[in-house]
Amino acid sequence: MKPIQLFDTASSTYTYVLFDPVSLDAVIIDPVDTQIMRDLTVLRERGLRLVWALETHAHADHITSAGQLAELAGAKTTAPEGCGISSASVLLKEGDTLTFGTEQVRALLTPGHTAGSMCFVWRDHVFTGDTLLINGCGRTDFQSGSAADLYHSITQVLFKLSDATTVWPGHDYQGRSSSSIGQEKISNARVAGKTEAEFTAIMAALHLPPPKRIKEAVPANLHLGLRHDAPVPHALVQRDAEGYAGDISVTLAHQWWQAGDAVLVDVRTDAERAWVGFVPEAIGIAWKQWPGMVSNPDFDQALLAAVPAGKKALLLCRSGVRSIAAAKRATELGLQAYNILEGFEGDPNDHAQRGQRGGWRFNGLPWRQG
Ligand SMILES: N[C@@H](CCC(=O)N[C@@H](CS)C(=O)NCC(=O)O)C(=O)O
Ligand SMILES: [Fe+2]
Repeated sequence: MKPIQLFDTASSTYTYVLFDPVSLDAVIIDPVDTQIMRDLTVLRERGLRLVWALETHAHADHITSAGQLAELAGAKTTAPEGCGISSASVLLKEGDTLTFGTEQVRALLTPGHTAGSMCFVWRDHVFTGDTLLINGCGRTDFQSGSAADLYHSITQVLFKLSDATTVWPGHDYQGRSSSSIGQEKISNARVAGKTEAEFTAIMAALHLPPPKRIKEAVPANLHLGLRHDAPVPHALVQRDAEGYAGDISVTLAHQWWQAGDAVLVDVRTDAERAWVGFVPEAIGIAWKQWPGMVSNPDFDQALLAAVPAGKKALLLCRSGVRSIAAAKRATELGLQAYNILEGFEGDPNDHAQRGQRGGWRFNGLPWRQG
């Protein structure tokens, strides 16, 4: 039995519908907002009852219709627990199964394209999202991506499935529709016969432009596509400032960071970070300067190395004082630099909460999500 494969040409996204032929209970994987009428029509014409809407990850290139499908078709929404999609009704862990009729889908945790990405196994099919594409794989340069994790997920998780397993990718940009684990093991140009170091080098050399819709897609998908046109919440604060690009709230910093627009720089000392708590994913470059000191070449050099051209530098300290000085220096160095208001001890009303020495949390979730 095969899944129904549907394609969105604007984003080259594949959506899948699987169903139990007896009960006609169905599952949809990675639905696209602009295709909701098509998908509802497919379900209606075949008499299917949508039980689950599944996300493989928080997409960066299109907006999901999962939230709308829950409202219109009565589906329950599910997403990997590590993707920050807190509005999903069920958050999936490695090995979890979802039942529809007498059929089951099993979740495989496959980090790499994003930290929380998952693939789904149904019978002898695997829906690989952006983890494994046909003769390719998802990029790893934003949303907590990691080439090393992706290499492991492909070679140690997906390639352990039987060679006959059909691979149904989340995208294809060249008109191909499916492959198999056996085929990808032999011929995937990025992974087949490659060491982790070779794979990591290939991924580092891709230099792809960011997805065109990343800024709207990621925040929208963290709410299953339901809130992308809602009014901007109060906590998305941005104020002009003297000598640097501006002061921003933690929430806005988080949004820019999630969208891959910014590098987060923690200017506290190593000792403070160890004692008070760290911010996962922030680059630690201590601000060791004081009035009268002209400049600190170590800080300058590390900062310039940490912030690639075209990305914003978001400066964070304990309470938002050192980070202003650091933002001014970053501006002198030619960067577009912002100070994060109130720093690590930021107002919890700003939806960011300090972690217990385990790191910053955001809306109750670790900062490192996506
Ligand atoms: N041109 C596309 C690029 C989309 C893109 O970067 N897609 C991600 C998945 S979210 C990816 O991993 N692409 C792999 C590739 O382009 O090889 C857009 O602007 O939307
Ligand atoms: Fe993606």
